[in-house]
Amino acid sequence: MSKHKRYTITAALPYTNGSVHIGHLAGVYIPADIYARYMRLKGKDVLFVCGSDEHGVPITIKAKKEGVTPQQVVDKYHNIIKTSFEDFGISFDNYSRTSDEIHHNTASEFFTKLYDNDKFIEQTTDQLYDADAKQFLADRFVVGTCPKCGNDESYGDQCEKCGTSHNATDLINPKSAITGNVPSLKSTKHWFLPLDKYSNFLKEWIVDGHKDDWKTNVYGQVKSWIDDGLKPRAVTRDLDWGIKVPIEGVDSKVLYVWFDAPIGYISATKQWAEQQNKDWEPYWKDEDTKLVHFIGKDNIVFHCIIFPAMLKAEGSYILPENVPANEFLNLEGKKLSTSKNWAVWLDQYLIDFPNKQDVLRYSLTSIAPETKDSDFTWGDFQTKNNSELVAIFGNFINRVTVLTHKYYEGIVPKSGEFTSIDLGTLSKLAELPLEVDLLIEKYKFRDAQTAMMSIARLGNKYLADEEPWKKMKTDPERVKTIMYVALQISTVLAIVSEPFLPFTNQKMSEMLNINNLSWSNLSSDCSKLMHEGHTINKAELLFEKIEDSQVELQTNKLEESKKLNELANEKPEPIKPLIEFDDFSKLDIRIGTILEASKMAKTKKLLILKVDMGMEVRQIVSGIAHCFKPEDIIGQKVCVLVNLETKKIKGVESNGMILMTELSEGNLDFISPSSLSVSNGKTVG
Ligand code: B3M
Ligand code: ZN
Repeated sequence: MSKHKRYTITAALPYTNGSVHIGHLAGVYIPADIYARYMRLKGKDVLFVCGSDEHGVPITIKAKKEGVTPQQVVDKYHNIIKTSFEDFGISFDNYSRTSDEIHHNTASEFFTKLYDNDKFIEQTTDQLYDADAKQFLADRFVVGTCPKCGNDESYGDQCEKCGTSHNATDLINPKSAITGNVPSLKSTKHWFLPLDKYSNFLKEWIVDGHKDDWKTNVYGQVKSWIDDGLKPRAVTRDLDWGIKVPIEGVDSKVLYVWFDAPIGYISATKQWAEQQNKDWEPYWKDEDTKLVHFIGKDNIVFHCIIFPAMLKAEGSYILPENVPANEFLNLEGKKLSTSKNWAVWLDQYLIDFPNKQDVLRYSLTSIAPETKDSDFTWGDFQTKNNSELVAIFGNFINRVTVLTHKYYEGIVPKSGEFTSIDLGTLSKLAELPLEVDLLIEKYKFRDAQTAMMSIARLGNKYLADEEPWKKMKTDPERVKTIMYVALQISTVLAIVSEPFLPFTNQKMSEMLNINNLSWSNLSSDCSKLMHEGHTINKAELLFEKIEDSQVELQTNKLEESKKLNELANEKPEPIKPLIEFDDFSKLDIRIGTILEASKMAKTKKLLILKVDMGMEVRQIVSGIAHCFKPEDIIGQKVCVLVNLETKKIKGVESNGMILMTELSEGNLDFISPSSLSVSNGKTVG
């Protein structure tokens, strides 16, 4: 039994510079939501908070790119992200914003307390500077080679490949992300949190204290960073977007986004408490509160080292009991990428699959990247829906509800004596929720969901073995007991599936007419959950098949993104050496019209053309047969270089050259005037 009275559950605050996609959902928000819903179902006092991370360089970069202000960026995406979370049933008690006044105040007070208690080192040091952009280069404004793992796309504050956090000046070959310049050094004053001083505390707390209960991926990383030696980290920045450093006489400096963002969990709690007329402090300060941070692996260093050091320095806060960070989700074998549009966006998904939130929740949980990176494919999504949700879960509930209506007008029949099969089934039925319970307590949501599905499998097997539809003719008394048992199985499923499939659960509870049951109704005896005489409502289908054509639509969309990326990645050819204007004016380029076209025998690419140049008709051999059919280009206006010396190509005389443009490798198009009335224009420089 857990000693905790209260649960403070946090999910990483998403940067407010784009929509959320399946990677976010699978890695952070679904597991956090399952955990929160499950604890509520068990009657715990739960606070589940999140919010938009609205400061930091990612926001500024997006604003620059879109030519808008950072405020416009965060206003837009805050609403999009918040709506997506609501749409997918992520049951936050409060979804806040770090631009809210309550957060600015909370973060400033936190900083001030540390400042007043001499917890920072004040230091003037040389920092990377981009003279052209007139900008210090911290965090994502600078990229370079990671001193730890050699990844050459590390950011100034963190390498996303190995997860290490470092100072921008530690980067090898740094380059400005704004101009591409090699930065110079410029001195500036900042406040540093001396992480080295917290090394012993962190070692005792995590390395010695959480060896057995933290996930190995999290524990291993943290231990290796501590073993490598921690260094002071600047917690202020020379930027203008963020929370102003609350020290008198200091302007044009803001708090480092990773200093303010985790405090966002606290601000979100305060905001919620104000709305609910509650006291926020027990959720962060009472030892009987269990604090759990749900994050992705790239955020481990901040939640396991930097934020705990901040909390320790402040002195009055509890520390997280666990940080069950997940690895990454890939999409069809490739890393998810916002910039490459290699993603399934939540808002987009709901347009294509309206009301199918649970299908995505289910399929993502079934492949959650809990111990290693995992891969989402549309094929697997379809299989999970068709072979599991439809064929097992939906089928079982549908059989039970339809038969109850057919045989008993929706009224639970009176059971006779249980047979040994009934008793065996009921005892297995009582065990499965315990299995789910144990797995959720260990943050093994994938396995927990499988155990939940075992309840539906148990029900299906029971019905298939007992065949009430056959026995109805020979032994209707026995069928009453079978249906009674099947209804108990449905009830357990309706309780246990809530954290995983909240939308389906709502429908199912209405159908079974059991809106007020919770985990506490489960016991070692699951034979009296739904009583004789209880009336269930009309049967409805819970899931429907996903067709191949729906999957094809999605894979085609991804193909499209792939093609666009390939085009965008093609490097432009280097420009040839400069020529004199006189060289250019030697070219005589005129407009002509193709009169005839035929393929040259035994060649793949050559067409023999007759082109009307106004003053004469020219024969020209042109290597465009792989792009155009002869019959399609009759009448086409073309630009022709008319003073090129005559040449024989494969024995056929060619008198001039048709000018073409190459759209992509080997893919040609004509250069032709927009005015089709021109008959023999000529090019001028
Ligand atoms: N915004 C990083 C991210 O979106 C960051 C998390 C903050 S949690 C306090 O991946
Ligand atoms: Zn690295």
